[in-house]
Amino acid sequence: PHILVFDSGIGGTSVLTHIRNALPHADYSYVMDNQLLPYGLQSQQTIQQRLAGLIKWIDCEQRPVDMIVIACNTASTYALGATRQLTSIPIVGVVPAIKPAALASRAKHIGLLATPATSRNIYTQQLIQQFANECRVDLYQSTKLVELAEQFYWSGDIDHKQLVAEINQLKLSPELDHLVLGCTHFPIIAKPLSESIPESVTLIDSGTAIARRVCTLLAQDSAVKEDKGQAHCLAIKQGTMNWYATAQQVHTVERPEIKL
Ligand code: DGN
Repeated sequence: PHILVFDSGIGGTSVLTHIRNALPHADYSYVMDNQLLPYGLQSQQTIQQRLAGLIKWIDCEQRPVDMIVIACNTASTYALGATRQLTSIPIVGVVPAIKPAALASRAKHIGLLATPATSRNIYTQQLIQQFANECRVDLYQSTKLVELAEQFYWSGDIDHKQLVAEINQLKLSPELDHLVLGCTHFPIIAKPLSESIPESVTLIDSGTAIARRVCTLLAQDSAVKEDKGQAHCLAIKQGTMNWYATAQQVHTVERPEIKL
C-alpha cells in the first residue's frame, strides 16, 4: 500500500516512524505544508482550506494513495470531518492521547500540551468530556516548542535555555502525573523535554495507537517483512500563493534531505 502522511512541518515524522516500524513494506509519501507553518496559529477555516487543497492535489496528480494520515493534531481536530467528506480515500487523524492518559493516571490529574489551536478547539473539549470526565485536565499551549522541535530536527541541537524558559512559563501543576503530547512535533524533543520536567510526569503521545489503527484499517499484518518500501518527502513550496484555491498551482519541492 501507499500511505501519504501529512503535517505542516517535520512533526509528522514522529508518527511516520511508528507506522513504518509496523508496516515497513508499505510505500510512503511525506508531505509538509511548510508555507503555512505553524498551523497552531491558523483559523479553522484556513486549515480546512489547506486540507481541501491537499485532497485536490492528490486527485489532480492521480497519486495512488491508499490511505492518508493527517499527522497533525491541529489539522485533525479542526478539519478531519470536513476533509473526509471530500474523498473516498480513508483518512486517519492524529488527535491528543487523552484516553490512554486518563486511564493510566493514578492521580486522576493529567495535562495536555498542544498548540493554541488544538487546546482551545471544540473537538479537544469533546475528547476530554468523553474520555477524561473523571480526571482533572489542565491545558497548556505552546508555539515555541514547535519552533524548538523544528530547530532540533534540522540541527540536532536544542536551545536548552529557551526550552527551560518555555517549560517554566507553562507552570505545570506539580500534581499531574501524565502529560499528553498533543502536537506531533513534541515527541521529536521528548528526551530534552522529559529532562526539563519533574520525573514524576509520564509523557504520552499517539504514535503507537495510530500505527495500530493504520494496520487495522489496511487489514495488514504488522509482522515485520524483509522488503522495505519506498519513502520520499515533498514540501509545499514556500511562496506558493493560494495553492488551495486551484490545485494546479500547487508547487511542491522534493526534500531528499529529510531522511525518512
Ligand atoms: N504538528 C502539528 C500538530 O500536531 O498540531 C502542529 C505544528 C504547527 O504547525 N504548529
